[in-house]
Amino acid sequence: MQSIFEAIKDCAKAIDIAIKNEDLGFAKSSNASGEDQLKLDVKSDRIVEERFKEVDVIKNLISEEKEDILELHPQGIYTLCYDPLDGSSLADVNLSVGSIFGIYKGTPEGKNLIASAYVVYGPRVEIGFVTQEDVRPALFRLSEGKFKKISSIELKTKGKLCAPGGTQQHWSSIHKGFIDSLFANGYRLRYSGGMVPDLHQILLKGGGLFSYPGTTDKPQGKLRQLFEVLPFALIYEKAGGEAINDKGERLLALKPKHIHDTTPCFFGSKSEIEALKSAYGV
Ligand code: P6P
Repeated sequence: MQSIFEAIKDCAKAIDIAIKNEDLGFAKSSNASGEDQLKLDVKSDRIVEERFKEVDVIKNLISEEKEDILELHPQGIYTLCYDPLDGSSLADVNLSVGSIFGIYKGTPEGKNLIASAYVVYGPRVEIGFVTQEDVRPALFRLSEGKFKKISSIELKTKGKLCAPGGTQQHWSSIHKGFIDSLFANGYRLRYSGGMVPDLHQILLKGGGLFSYPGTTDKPQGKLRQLFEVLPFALIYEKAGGEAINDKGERLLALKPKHIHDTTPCFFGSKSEIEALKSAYGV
């Protein structure tokens, strides 16, 4: 695992440099989810691919930016699923963006996720990292070229922040009523459109709820299971929170049929997740 975490730290440093110096224009391509790719998306994906060619324990790569699985080392034992630059379109308005990594042993699915990491490229570059053996996720910060551990990450039982994703006109009436009830109870809106900084903020500010529900235009939600949702589900559960879908099922119990499958997803402190289950009747 150490060689994987070292590689993630190297990718984070290289992607941070790319964000600050590379062309933010569009590549002439789109990803497997049909989203237009920025040159930065392609560059960040290549940074991860090249660095992990040096990590023999990684058998396969699954990337938001690649249509299919890429085999790196036939003798490897892990599959690395990653979003090299999530929310990349926010970079050209100078908002925080992120990278997300899930390490799977065996078939890539919730129960086989053995470690997760995310990187936030903001005023500071920070990494949240957790393995199945850890009690809590750890927070690392880049300082003078090195990532130093700052603290453990722990959610309070109840928070104050609400990050409601998805187009509101396409929310179900149940979801709209629930989100409205949170704001009626004094929750503060914190939503940038980048899941990494939005989820990171809730983790570090002690709690609340991040939601990206199924909607009439996207019944299975927008966020991808293997390299966006499941890595954060492990982080949130290990931080003392919960991570469920619209049926009240643990996200870590999910088994995607396709490597780019999405799911409705809710991440939060225990109190907010219980309130959501009650509102959804699950
Ligand atoms: P919406 C960024 O494109 C992203 O994949 C996530 O980082 C973010 O949470 C979501 O999409 C935002 O989607 O529909 O709320 O703009």
